[in-house]
Amino acid sequence: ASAKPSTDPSAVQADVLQNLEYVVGAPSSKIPNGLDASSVYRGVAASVREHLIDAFNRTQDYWSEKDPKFVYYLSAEFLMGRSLMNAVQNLELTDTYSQAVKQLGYDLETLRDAEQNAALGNGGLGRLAACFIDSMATLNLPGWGYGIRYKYGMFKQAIDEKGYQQELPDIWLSNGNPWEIPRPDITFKIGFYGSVDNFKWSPGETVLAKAYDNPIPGFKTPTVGNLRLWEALPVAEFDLSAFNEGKYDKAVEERRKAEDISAVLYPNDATEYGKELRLKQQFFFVSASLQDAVARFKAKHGDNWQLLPEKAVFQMNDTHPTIAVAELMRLLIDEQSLDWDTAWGITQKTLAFTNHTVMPEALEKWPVKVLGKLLPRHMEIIDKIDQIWKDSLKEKVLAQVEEMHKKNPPKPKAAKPLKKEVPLAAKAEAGEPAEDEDEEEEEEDPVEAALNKYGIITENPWEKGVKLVNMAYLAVVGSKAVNGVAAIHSDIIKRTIFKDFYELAPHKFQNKTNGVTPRRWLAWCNPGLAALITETLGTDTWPNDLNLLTGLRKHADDKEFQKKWRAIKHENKAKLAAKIKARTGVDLPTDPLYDIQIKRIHEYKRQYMNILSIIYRYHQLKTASPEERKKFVPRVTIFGGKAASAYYMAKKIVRLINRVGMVVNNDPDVKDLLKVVFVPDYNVDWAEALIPAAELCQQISTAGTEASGTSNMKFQMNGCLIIGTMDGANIEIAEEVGKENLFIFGMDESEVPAWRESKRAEWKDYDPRFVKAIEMVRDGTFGDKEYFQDLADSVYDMKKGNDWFLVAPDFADYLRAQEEVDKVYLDQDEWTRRSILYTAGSGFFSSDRTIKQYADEIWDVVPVPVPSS
Ligand code: 26Y
Repeated sequence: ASAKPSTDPSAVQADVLQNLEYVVGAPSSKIPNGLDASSVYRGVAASVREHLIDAFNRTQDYWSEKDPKFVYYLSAEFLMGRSLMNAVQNLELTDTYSQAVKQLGYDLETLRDAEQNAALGNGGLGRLAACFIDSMATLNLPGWGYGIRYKYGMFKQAIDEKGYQQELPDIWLSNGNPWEIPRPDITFKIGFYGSVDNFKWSPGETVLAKAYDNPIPGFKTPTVGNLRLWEALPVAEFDLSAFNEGKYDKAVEERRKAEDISAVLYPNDATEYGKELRLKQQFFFVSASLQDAVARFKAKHGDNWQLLPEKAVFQMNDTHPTIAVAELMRLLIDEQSLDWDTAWGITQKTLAFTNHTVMPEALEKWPVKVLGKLLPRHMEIIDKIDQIWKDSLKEKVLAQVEEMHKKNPPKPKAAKPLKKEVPLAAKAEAGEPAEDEDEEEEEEDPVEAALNKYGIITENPWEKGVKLVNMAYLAVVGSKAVNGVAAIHSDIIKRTIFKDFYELAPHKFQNKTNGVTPRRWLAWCNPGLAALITETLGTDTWPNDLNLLTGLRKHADDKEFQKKWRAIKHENKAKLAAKIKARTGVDLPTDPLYDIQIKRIHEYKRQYMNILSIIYRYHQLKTASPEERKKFVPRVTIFGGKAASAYYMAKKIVRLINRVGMVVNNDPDVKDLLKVVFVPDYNVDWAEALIPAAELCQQISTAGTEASGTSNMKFQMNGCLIIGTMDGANIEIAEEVGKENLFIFGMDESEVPAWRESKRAEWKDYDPRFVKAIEMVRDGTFGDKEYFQDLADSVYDMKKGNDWFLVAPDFADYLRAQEEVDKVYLDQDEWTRRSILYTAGSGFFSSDRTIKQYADEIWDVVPVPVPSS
């Protein structure tokens, strides 16, 4: 039995030295002065790792002994960011390590920056998974995350001298990864291709999934959870027969092919059309995870499979892991010899599904051809699920059709449904829909037609005769619960994408409003504010009980308190400005209003609308007299975010923002009244610096498009005011903070469809300020004149673009809200009062609350606290 690592600073210092010497291989003679920060970081990390592993082993052993129900969070993405400070803080060893490191001549803050960001995710969905496993550990909930150990994470973004986005590989493992424990003894075989003979699958290709465990510390608990990530390897290190035949290159090629599966994260958070490798990745990690969990179950309970739903639940994070429905069926039927009905009953009780988007192009549909070739046995299973599912609905549908015919006798010829509008981006990706070639199609059986809307396997509307597997439908049918991620979103999915399914099984549909971990997103990233909160509330337990923040409300009008509150924000702004100066060379004043929009670049998120408003502001400044200029409220506007590499319009938006920055920041007329900065390579690390410094954040998606948003919650916690639409979780934030304290504008979700379908055609109500801004994009004020024409067209010229996301009709009200922002900012006491109310009202958005709801209302998993040793 190993001794618990010491927490005494001098013992920790000795431990760091030991690790520097024997793990990093740095001779102690070089300490303190001869070592670079990266080496020292690795020594410190190796030391912290010992504490983590110690508590990790105790937790996992205890859980294994108690055998409670486990939740397995299946996610293709975990956007973890850095681990050092999070681990040290969660273990409550910050002072210890600060002191130990200081005595060696370094400071923890500098070492922190030597760590690579673990960017195994695109954006919101991946970061949510990271917050969730943090909360699971903190709440002592027996559960693991399961995902992929990508060799290359989210690409690094560089901005070239023309303002254009460049994508560079994210080589995050080059210095090793002290936060993972390789498990060469935990491997599973994963099959692909091949054939099925009498329900028996003989894969044509097999790879190995190797486990890496990543300990996840909870806060103020000895519990350390686990994120198990899978790496793909060849089954045999090399094909020896190929060597013997002298085919050295073939043997090496085989190895590379296997490794390709876990090589790279798909850097696209909206569309990825029919990419076989992506499906391969999905099946790879789902199969490994299910095999692992099923083996663990079997070791305890043998063949008592009816007990599985009482011992395990798998939460599927969006459609990416939904092949789990077919894989669990296969494992139970083919490997464990259960009959179909028994297996189906168990599957339906063991899986649950979260939807994160209503954008049709992000709901995965795999061509039957692709899925059937890669996973022939699973295709068979999905076919049968689809058949049985539709059969079970026949009577109901028949009754419905008869009812309908009674009320409304069928006309000789059915009217053709109106063509559905889709955004330009989606059209470009998918191609135009196939036109009906012959209008005189054979009359479809009305029952067949009514059944088809429930079909898991459907015809591609864009390509006649091409069959697709609708993965979201497969998940809905195969799950015990389906949830959206904010109240409005959960409502919308019941009315739109899952309407027919909702009507059949309303009890299945739930809401679980997202949350974020208050440790990383308040306590750790904003130490100044955290200290003031602790001092004011008289307790430091609020990060585990975030509703305690309501205790700040009574101080919102206290002028002295406001002053302290403002001073912290100002300090954070100065820190951010220094970081921006170091990374981009741009000098920022620290007194102006800091206005920030950070998220993936998307037309629906409307960074474009933001930059258009800045362009107009710039125009106003340029045309104002020196006297008038004095009335402007100085602003620093900051953008950050990556565009998917093939997303044409998003890349143009990145370039426009950068171009505007180049002009505005160098214009002597403007001086410190307006700055526009695009921070390159926005990631978790940037977020931790930007959010505490923000005074205004932009949550301005077209109503009905942003499922939830989670940065809105992080900003709120850090006392940042919101300008935004009534969309996603903004609505619930407004409820907690008081709508009058947000700057709300724009159409709401109920008005959007009507505008798109009918009003848009005759709408000509362009605000002259909008016209002016568009003109400046067109006329070369920011260079790249030709390049920006179609960006201008996309929201203005209805023949060329359709302004699907309502930039033009929302613009005037957006400017009105912006004027309101300026007005309130002039009254610093009022601004600060609101800022305090934001933080005070953010308790609901702790991911601890979200995870408690999942545990109680879907998972049926209860805390199993590990006794402290
Ligand atoms: C199909 C594949 C290419 C794909 C890959 C990643 C599709 C979608 C995604 C990522 C989606 C995502 O990040 N969605 C966001 O999830 C957040 C957490 O629930 C929400 O807050 C946010 O509104 C939503 O856009």
